[in-house]
Amino acid sequence: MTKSEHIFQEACQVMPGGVNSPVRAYRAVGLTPRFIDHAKGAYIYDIDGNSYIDYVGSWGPMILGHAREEVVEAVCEAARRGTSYGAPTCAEVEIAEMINEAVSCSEMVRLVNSGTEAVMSAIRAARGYTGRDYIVKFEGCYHGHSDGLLVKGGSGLLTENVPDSAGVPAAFVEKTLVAKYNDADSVSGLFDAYPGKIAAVIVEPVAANMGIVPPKPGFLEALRSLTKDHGALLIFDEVITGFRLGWGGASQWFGVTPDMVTLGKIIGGGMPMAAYCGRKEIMSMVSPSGPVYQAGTLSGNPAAVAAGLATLKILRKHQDEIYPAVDHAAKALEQAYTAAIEKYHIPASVNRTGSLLSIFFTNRPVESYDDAVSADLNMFKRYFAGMLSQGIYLAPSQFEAVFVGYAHGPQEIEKTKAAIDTVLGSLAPDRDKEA
Ligand code: HOZ
Repeated sequence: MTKSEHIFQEACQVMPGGVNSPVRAYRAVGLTPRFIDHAKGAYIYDIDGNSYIDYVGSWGPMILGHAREEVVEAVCEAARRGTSYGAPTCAEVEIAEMINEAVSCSEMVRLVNSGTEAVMSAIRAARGYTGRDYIVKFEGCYHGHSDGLLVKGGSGLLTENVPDSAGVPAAFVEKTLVAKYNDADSVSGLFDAYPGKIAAVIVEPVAANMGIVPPKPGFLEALRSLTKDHGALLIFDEVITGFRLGWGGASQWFGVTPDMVTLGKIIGGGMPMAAYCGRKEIMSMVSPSGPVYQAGTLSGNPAAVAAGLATLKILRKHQDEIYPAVDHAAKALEQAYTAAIEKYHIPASVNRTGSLLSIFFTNRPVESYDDAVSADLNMFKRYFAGMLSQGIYLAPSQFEAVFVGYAHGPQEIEKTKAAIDTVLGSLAPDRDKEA
């Protein structure tokens, strides 16, 4: 028995499913999670002495690679001065100014501790601002685990096959309407059915929690004009895409300006931090400026802000080098997947936006939730196990992304391309016949 297997048994006695977040439990791939000892650059090391090229990157934050020196130093320096004050600091002002500079619609920012909290609070602000109760979300989009958003969600809800969580009273999700991703007509139908009642449409501009499903040309633009026409707000959940698709995130990438944006992951540089931001008139509704209450003891925590600031400063300074490099590396992987799919006649397709990509084991192009869930999960399991045995650490679910980062250099990309060829080769339908 490996050390990971041993400690996982112990973990299952003291934590639900042995983990602190469901997808980490490896249930969707029928394996035991690797318990991690440390990580550096592009590599993650488990307690059994195995090293892997890491494409999870803590589910998005580690765009610069693990334990980047400037970030570690900033956290240590901040921690030495005190790990929490529950009082304002200059660094919070600095990071808010930086977010305003980068995010097109942002004029004011509130820092919080997680993406869940950011989205939950943004929706409260949108409801407070518009005086309306209903919100629209999309099937397969995941916006954290607040009650009102645990409806037809992606991420762990898909792998655990629980589209709607237990423990959420029906009344709490009554005001959540669900539309189809990449289908603007489904949104316009809801505006017709609920005239003057919808406060906001929230969307992952690139769906990244049912695997990567990019928006079809015109989809985000249609959401922009529909929300405008109906007096509702458009919220981009950029917890994953923010500071990943470029300095200006998805709003800049697609040239669509929402009313509010939620951020997390990269802005905390690997520490627990998130934010919601938007136009001044909306954000001024938030307490103590306005009547929408939201608070937090650890909001704007100095060590987390230090990690975020150090990360954003590097991204801002080297944006012309970093973003093209991560996109280029991800493109190389996309090409390796496409080549192997063709070579071995694998029923699969690949989606990519910038440094985010996914292979789906289905023979149709994946443009919607229905396409995504048509994937063969058994094939994903075999693929995942194969890649792990080749030293490639991927998210253990068909419905998560491959996160490429700046620490993935030519050597790591070449090794990953070779693994893709070997593993997809082992999944070839002809090979099964011969075996
Ligand atoms: N919600 C994350 C996946 N989309 C999982 C985060 C984690 O387990 O760390």
